Amino acid sequence: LSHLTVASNISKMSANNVKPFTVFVEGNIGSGKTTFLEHFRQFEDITLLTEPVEMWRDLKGCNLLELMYKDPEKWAMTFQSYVSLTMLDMHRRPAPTPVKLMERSLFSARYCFVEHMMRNNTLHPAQFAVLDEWFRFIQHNIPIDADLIVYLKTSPSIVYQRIKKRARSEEQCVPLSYIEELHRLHEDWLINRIHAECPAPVLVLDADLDLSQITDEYKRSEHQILRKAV
Ligand code: DCP
Repeated sequence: LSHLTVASNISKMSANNVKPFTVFVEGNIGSGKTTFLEHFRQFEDITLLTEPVEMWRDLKGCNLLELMYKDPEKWAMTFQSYVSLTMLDMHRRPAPTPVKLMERSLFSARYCFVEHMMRNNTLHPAQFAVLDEWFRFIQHNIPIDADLIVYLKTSPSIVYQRIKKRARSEEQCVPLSYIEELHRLHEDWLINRIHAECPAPVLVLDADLDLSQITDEYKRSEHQILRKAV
């Protein structure tokens, strides 16, 4: 009997040590990443890591997101370095379930947001270089698991309307041109593959659909995410 108990414990341990199937949910601001993750709350055995933005809005009482939008030249570096830390924390957080679904990643921070801030000179070349070195160091030295990227593809004009409608106070000054540029950077990274690195296969969903129709579109991804017939 004791032999069987040991064997069963070993098999449980190895089952627990199996890495979760890890999915990043990516897409423009307002593309519905949080809604997508919430859709998966109905399923068991899935870890959801949502809303990193809430951490960025309250670091020891400081709203880094607001500081960044109000004075980007002064605060973009601080903001993006904190984004990197919160994303690394999410990447490294163990999931006690077979599936781990997380909102955004270190990759979209680097290839979309930091890339934009470098190109439009919001970040000084020295600041960009430091962020880029951190990114490269992490990539080469810290394992980041990625099995699938769900890209919630949208049209800039549609997400722009959503952003205006949801009226998150920090984002009121965001111009359509910024949303268009972020759209191009997501496309370059996930569709056109201009960076050598795309860490996992990409599933593209039509996230222009409104809330009444989007559930069917989300369901298209259930099979690949839950990895069983649903
Ligand atoms: N942001 C940024 N730099 C990053 C990540 C995000 O400046 N590396 C900003 C853009 C938004 C806010 O943070 O103003 C949150 O953006 P997200 O797209 O991450 O989150 P949303 O809540 O907009 O996603 P969705 O509406 O798709 O759920």
